[in-house]
Amino acid sequence: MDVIIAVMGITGSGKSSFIESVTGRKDLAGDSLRSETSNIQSYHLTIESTRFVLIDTPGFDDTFGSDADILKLVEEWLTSSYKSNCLLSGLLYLHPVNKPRVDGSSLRSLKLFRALCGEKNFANVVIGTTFWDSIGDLRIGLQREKELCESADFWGPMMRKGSRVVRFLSRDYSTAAGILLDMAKKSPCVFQIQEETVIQGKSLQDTSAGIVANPTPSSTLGVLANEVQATLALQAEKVQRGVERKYEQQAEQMRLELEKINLAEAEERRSREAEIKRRNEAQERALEKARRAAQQVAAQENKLAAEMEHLRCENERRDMLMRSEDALMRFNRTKVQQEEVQRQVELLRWGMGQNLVAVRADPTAYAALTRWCDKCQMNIGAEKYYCEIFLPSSSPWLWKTLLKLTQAA
Ligand SMILES: Nc1nc2c(ncn2[C@@H]2O[C@H](COP(=O)(O)OP(=O)(O)O)[C@@H](O)[C@H]2O)c(=O)[nH]1
Ligand SMILES: [Mg+2]
Repeated sequence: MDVIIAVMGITGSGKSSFIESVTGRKDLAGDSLRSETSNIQSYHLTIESTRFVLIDTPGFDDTFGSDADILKLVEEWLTSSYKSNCLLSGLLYLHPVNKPRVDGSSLRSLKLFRALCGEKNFANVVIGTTFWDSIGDLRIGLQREKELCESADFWGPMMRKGSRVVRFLSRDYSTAAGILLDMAKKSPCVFQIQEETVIQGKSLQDTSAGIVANPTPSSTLGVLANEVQATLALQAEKVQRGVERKYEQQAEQMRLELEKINLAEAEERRSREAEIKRRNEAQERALEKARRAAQQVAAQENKLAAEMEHLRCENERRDMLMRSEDALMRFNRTKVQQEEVQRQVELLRWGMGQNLVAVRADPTAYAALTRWCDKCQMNIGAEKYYCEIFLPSSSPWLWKTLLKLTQAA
């Protein structure tokens, strides 16, 4: 399907030159300020396998006719193309950026163009700035372009509704081809003037563009009212934007403050948690210490209990030992005594059998006897207050001596 694009703009803005640069033709542009295009012309071309039909239109400020005549020409063409099911994909509106200021005809041309196109189709419009090579200082051109883009009287409303501004460098095929290929991406649309004339059945002078081209007092009033309305709407939009910006700033401010508060809260929470953790750890440490101390005390108590138990056992053992030693001693003493008695009994028996004499002496005699016995190296059995000495009867001298001693004692 062919992509149909209409090229519009004031006379001398470079419409025919643009078409020349993509078609390769050299006979379309005019050298004078007079319009060379007095009729609607279409040109077929193919760029990167996309087929285009470019429609060259006379400018509304055309030297061949009034705005109303030109509009009629354009409207007839658009109506017939609509009726033959050929919808346009876009409008390329060219503007010479070297013009020091936008004059009345440029402004009227733009108004007609906007009315013919209709707001809802602004996204299908590309505004191409031309004559960049005729500007001494490029910055001036850029500044001018910026002002046009922002101005509510010129391209501002169109840009807000999706129109784009591109720069076309004189006779540059690739820029022109790029612009067309980009425009081909848009879906074809029904322009305001097509809708009003074909669908709504309005006569040309009653269409929005017709009113702009041929203003009657009432329509001028209407247009003025529309303009006032548009200005008011623009002002309202500005105010709205201002309010929105203010709200956005306030919201941003609040967001920042909220963020700050959140950060402060998070910081406080963190420090609170750290403090709780620190206290818990300190408590835990104190508990652990107390637990260890209790364990130590318990261990000490256990040790003491063990020691006491040990001492008690030791005492018991010692008691038992002492008791057993005592018993042993008593037993031994008894045994010694029994043995002594036994020995004395045996001695007595032996002495009686051997004819021995028992001597009983008092302590004085006993001491003398002891000294004597020591001297004689004799064994005697002795008790404290008496003693019995057994001597063999066959030693009469000893017996005599003993008697003497006993008597002397
Ligand atoms: N220097 C310069 N001249 C241009 C440019 N575009 C068009 N022209 C010249 O301006 C004159 C009018 O151009 P034309 O394409 O016929 O304008 P139209 O009336 O919009 O179709 C011609 O002499 C062109 O050669 C441009 O970008 N730079
Ligand atoms: Mg021309």
